[in-house]
Amino acid sequence: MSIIVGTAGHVDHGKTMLIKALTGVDTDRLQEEKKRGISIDLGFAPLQLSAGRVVGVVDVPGHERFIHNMLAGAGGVDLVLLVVDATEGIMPQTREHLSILELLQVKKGLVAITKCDLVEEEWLELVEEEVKEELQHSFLAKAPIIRTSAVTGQGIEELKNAIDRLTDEMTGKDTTSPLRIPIDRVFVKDGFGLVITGTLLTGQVRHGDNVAVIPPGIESRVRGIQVHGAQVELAQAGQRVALNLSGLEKEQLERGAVVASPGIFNTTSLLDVRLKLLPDAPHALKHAAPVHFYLGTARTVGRVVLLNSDQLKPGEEAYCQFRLEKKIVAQRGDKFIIRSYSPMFTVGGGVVLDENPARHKRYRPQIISHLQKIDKSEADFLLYKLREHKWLEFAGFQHLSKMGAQSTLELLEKLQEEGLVVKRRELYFPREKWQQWKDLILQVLKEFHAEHPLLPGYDKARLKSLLPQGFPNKAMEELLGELYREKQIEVLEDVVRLAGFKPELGRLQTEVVKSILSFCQQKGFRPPSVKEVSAFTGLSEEKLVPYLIYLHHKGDLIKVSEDLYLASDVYDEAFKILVRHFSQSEKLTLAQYRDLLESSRRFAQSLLEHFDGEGYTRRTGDVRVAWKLPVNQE
Ligand SMILES: Nc1nc2c(ncn2[C@@H]2O[C@H](COP(=O)(O)OP(=O)(O)OP(=O)(O)O)[C@@H](O)[C@H]2O)c(=O)[nH]1
Ligand SMILES: [Mg+2]
Repeated sequence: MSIIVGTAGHVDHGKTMLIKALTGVDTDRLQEEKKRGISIDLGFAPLQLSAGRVVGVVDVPGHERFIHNMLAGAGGVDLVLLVVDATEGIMPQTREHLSILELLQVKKGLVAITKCDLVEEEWLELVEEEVKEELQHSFLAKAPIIRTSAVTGQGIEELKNAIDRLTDEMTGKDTTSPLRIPIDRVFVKDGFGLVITGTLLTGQVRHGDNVAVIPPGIESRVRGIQVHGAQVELAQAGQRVALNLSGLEKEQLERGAVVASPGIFNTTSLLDVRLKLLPDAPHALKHAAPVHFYLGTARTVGRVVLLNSDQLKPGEEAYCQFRLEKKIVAQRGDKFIIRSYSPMFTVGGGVVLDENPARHKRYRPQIISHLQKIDKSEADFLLYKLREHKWLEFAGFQHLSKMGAQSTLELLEKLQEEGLVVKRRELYFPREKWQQWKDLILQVLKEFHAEHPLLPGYDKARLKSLLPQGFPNKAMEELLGELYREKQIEVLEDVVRLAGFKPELGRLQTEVVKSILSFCQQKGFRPPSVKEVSAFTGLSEEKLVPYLIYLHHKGDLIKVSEDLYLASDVYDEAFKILVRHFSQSEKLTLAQYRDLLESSRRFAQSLLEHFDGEGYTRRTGDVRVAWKLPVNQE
C-alpha cells in the first residue's frame, strides 16, 4: 500500500529544507530555484519509514505565483505536511494551501513548526496557539504539531515517526480500477527517450503494457517503469512513477495529460459538478463568470453555469455546470479547484458528478433534483447512465463508473436484486424500458390483429423497427422469447402474433375466400396473376393480398412467386408430373415441362424456378436434374 505525502505552506517557510532533512533529497532541482532560493515547481523524494516502508513526498512551492504548480501536486496527496515558520506564523499561502487541501478533501495531515532554532520558547508557544486556533475548524484540527529545525535536526525523528504512524493506519489508493496517472512532468532522457512522471492515482501499470496518453489520445507502450529511482516491473496506485513511453514526441505532451488504460477515458469540456465557494472568497461568483479551473494536473479556463441562481455567495454550495476552454480528462468523483480570473485567488472547488453530461438549461428543478440524486448515490448514477444509453454491456459500465470491476459488478447485482435493472445474456437494461418494449410489442400486435384479422401475424423483421435504433438482435430474441414463455405471443416462422390469435373470417370474407380458391382451381395450369384475381373478385390488390396470405398460411394456396399463387391441388398435380418425369428420365427442359403441363412457357419457368428454390431440382445449363425429389410413389 502506497501513500503520498504532500507539503503545504507559505513561501520560504522551510518546506524544502525540511524534506531534505527527512529524506536527504534536495527537491529544488531547477537552476532558477537554486539561484532564487525558492521553489518554483514540484519536487519529489522518497521517504524511508520503518519496516522498509517508503512513501512518496511531493514538495510544493509556497510562492503565490506558483500556486498552479502547487495545485498540480496537491491532486494526489493522501497526507499533508503543513509547514509553518516559527518566526512568521500563519501567512496568506498557509491559509490558501489549507483551503485548497480542504476542498480537495484531503483527510489527514500533520503540522511542522519550522526554524525553531531561531525563536525563544515563549514565542514558540504563541505560534503554536495561533496555529491551533487557525486549524480548529479544519481537517487538521486534531493533527499533531511538531517543533522542528532543519538546522539543528530538532524534531526530525519525531516527525518521521508521526508520519510513519499516520500513514500506517491509512488505506491506500484503489489498485483494481483502470489505470490513471495525471502527468506532472515530461522530459527526454538521453538513451531512453520520452519519460513522464506522475502519481499513480488508480490501478496499476506493468512493464510492456499498452497505455493511452490523453490528450492527444495516442496509444503507447511502457518501455520502462521507475519508482523512487529504481527500475520495477509493476507500479501500483499511490506510487510516484516515471514511465518511459514509446512512440511519442515531447511536443505532443504536457502536464495535465493523463496516462490511462486504453479505451476508458475521453476528454471533456463539459462537467456537472457540486461547487463550493470558500467562506472567505472576496466576491460572490456570478453566473457565466470565467474562472481558472484546476483538476488533476490539468488547468484551463472555464465558465461556470449556475443552474439555480445568478450568483453563488461566499460559503455557499451549489450544483452547476462548467464549460471549459480546453478539453481535459476528468471522471466522476474527481475534485477540482477554481481561482478567480484576475487577480487570481483560490475561491472555491468541488467534486465532479458527471463528466459527460448534457448541456443543461438553467432554472429547471428536475435538473437540480437529478444532480442531487447522482451526487448522493453511485447506483442512481449508473441507473441514469443506463437509461441514457438504453442498454449496456458490462464493459460499458466500467467505462462510465471507473469504479473497478468488482465494485461495479456488485452494484449492478444490487440493482438487479432491487428490480431496477434486468440482465439478458450479456446486456443490461433499465427494467422500465424493458417492460415498455414488451408492452409496445403487445400493443402493436393487438392493433395489427384488429386491423388485419386475415393475416397470420406481424412480420418479425418489422417488429424490430419499433424498437430503438441499433437494438441488438440477441436482445430482440430475448424479448420475444420472454413474451413467448409468458404465453403472451406465438412466434411462427417469420411472423409474431398474440397467443391464441387465429385469423377469423366473417360471412362475406368466407365467400371471398371460396371464390378466390375456386377461381384458381378452375384455371389449373393457366393460373391467374394477382391482377387477374383482383379483377375477378373486384377487390383492389391491396385488399386482396391479405386473402392470398391467409390462404397461403392455411395451405390452400401455394406462393410460387411474388405474383403467382397456385391452388394447392393444382400445385400438387404439377409436382406429380415433375416427379413422374424424373422417374423415367434424367433431365428435364423448360420446353418439355411446358408441354407436359400443356401450359405457358412463363408458368413452367416460374414453377421450375420455385422447385429449384425448394431444392427439388437443380439447373445445369439448359436442363434440370432431380435433386432432393421424393421417389415416385405411383
Ligand atoms: N535557521 C533555519 N533556517 C531554515 C530552516 N529551514 C529553512 N530555513 C531557511 O529558510 C529559507 C527557506 O527555506 P526553504 O526550505 O527553501 O523554504 P520553502 O518553504 O521550501 O520555500 P518555497 O518552496 O519557495 O515556498 C532558506 O533560506 C532556509 O535556509 C530551519 O530549520 N532553521
Ligand atoms: Mg521549497
